[in-house]
Amino acid sequence: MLSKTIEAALNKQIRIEAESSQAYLAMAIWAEVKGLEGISNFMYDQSDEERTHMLKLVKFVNERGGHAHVSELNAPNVTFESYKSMFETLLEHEIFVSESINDLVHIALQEKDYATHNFLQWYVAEQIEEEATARTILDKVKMIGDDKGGLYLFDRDIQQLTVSSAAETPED
Ligand code: OFO
Repeated sequence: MLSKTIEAALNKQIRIEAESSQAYLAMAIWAEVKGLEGISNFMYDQSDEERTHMLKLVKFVNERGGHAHVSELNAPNVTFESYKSMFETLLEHEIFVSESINDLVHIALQEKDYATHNFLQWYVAEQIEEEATARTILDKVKMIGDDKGGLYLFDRDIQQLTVSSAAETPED
């Protein structure tokens, strides 16, 4: 059984994962409208992935005798100065989510809820991976600079990144 404190903290994270999904959906749409098909596909996949993170939390809360909440969401950024600033926003957002997961782990330990602590380890590992991916992408984007040919190749190659990261994503 979840304590009220843990239940509230997990519900807060459910909202953050839902907001992440919407934030990346907005990025996918922005890139699609700009004709950046590969980047757009990558962001659509990221958006789907965040939804699975949200659902995993929903199931956990309900299975442990809590009640998962679907709440109002903050509207995401829908426009970006450049694709570089879009990826900077992505990294900043992932760092914010990692901090939120760390806070949750801390609360689980304070509450002596070792089942929730164990469950959260998947998110800890996932955030390390997602931050690393965002940093790798941003390094490439910085290298490309204003080179149009570089952007063309990057937009093509990022689709490979989608395929490989999707293949590595565990089912649960
Ligand atoms: Fe939910 O994994 Fe990133 O944010």
